Amino acid sequence: MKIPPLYLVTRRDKLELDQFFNIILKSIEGGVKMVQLREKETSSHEVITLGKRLQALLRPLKVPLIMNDRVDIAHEIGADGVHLGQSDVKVSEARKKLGQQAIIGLSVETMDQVLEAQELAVDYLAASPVFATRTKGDCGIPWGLQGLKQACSISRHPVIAIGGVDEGNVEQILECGAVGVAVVSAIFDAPCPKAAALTIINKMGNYAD
Ligand code: TZP
Ligand code: MG
Repeated sequence: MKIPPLYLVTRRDKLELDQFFNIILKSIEGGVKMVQLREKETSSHEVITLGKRLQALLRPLKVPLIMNDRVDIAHEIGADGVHLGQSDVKVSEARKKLGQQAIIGLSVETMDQVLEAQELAVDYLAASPVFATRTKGDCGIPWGLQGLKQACSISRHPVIAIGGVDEGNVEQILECGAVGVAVVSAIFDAPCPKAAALTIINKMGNYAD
């Protein structure tokens, strides 16, 4: 599957459910083409409920839903894939559980991890974080543009960038060879999520085709 250029990662925080879903749907109107459910502070039970509702909204729009970290929940809610960190379930186990069609992403924080990932059955790597971000506390050292470029040139997998991505740096990110970006605050903190997504897509120009 082609990894889409603009990927939304959720942060519900204190949003009412309606508001939360509305931001996601508006961002899709603006050009988001894949959504990751990432709700670290929420109980498994609630994530499952949320995930099922989100999947029911996204499926008719043909927008894949990716579950963060939890292969078991991805399986239970019929998500289209899972996004794994370095300390989560192994890619091979996730693949076995979710099947060949599942979209499996893996965060990489170092070049060694990019090299290790060459042998893995992943669909994309996420260079994490590409820039400093306040959204995720336990991030490693940012890749920066030079590091990202190196990772993209070495990896046989498509690479997306996550962390501190906004309309001001998205063009440079794609020039490094990344196939797309994943964002949280650029959409969730925007006064108008649809306009925010559209602006990012427009900055991507031909890369977003
Ligand atoms: N993984 C690496 S950085 C990050 C995640 C989930 C947070 C990205 O959030 P933002 O607000 O787009 O910087
Ligand atoms: Mg994780």
